[in-house]
Amino acid sequence: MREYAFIETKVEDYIGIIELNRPKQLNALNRQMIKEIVQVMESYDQDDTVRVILLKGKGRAFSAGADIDEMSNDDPIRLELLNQFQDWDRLSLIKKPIIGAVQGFVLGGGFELALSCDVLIAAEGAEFSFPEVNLGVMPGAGGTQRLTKLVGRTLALEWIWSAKRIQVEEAQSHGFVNRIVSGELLEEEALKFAKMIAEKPPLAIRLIKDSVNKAIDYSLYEGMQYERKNFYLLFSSEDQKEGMNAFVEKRKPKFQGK
Ligand code: CO8
Repeated sequence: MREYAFIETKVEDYIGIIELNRPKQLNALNRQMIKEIVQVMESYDQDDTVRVILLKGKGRAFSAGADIDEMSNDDPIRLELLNQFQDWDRLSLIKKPIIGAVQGFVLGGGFELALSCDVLIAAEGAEFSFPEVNLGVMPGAGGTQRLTKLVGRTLALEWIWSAKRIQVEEAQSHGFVNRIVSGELLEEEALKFAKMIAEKPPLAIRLIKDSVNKAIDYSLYEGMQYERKNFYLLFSSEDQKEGMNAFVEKRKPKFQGK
């Protein structure tokens, strides 16, 4: 596995792990770090030994947001030419499930990164916030869009205007944290969840993600047509035969991802 400057990676038991590795800066996301995350996610997406991606952060915070030192002297033309958000757009194209394990501060771009995950397991005490307004700016990597779709317009406005720190219990009650666990158990619980998904048929898992994501953009009718095609498609997989034969033969299925 290649060495990266700002992340650590490893693959074990079909789980491709990415760990943000700038703990002294509370995993503040510089541009190189985002490039590394996206590059590894894309390589995991093509890697047969990876079925689930697990994203976590080293140290006391998942991420305190974009690297303020790096962007403090930016100007619009430089931002346009850098086109850094292209990397964020590529994150939305990852087909395999992404499990986020978060603790401590989950702020700004770090919150946006967490919202790009499919499932979030959070440690007790985790805090979520968009503090950009206090820097004279606003979320730029999907925060206003993703949060609004999750919690509705009025709460999103209140939270983003005020930079309110949302405690993990409130985050769970609004549906963007799946599970709260103690800090010591965060990694273990996230891995347990990832392994449970990794044992399921990978093609079905992939097309479920694809279909559920369409529910956000499509009308109900269009979404149901889309779902149907994916449902039909799975009947051409070996795993569909294996899953149904195993049921009939009263044994545990062994899924191959084909
Ligand atoms: N950028 C750069 N450095 C940071 C950041 C950051 N976002 N957050 C923390 N650090 C650094 C601190 O400067 C400090 O470094 P040093 O030890 O060299 O002084 C170190 O991390 C530890 O931080 P603190 O000493 O401040 O720790 P505290 O526990 O006292 O405070 C806080 C923790 C509350 C998280 C505080 O550090 C803080 O307020 N950080 C800034 C949070 C913030 O405003 N984030 C939003 C950034 S803007 C953004 O995310 C825009 C996203 C849109 C584009 C996405 C592109 C990636």
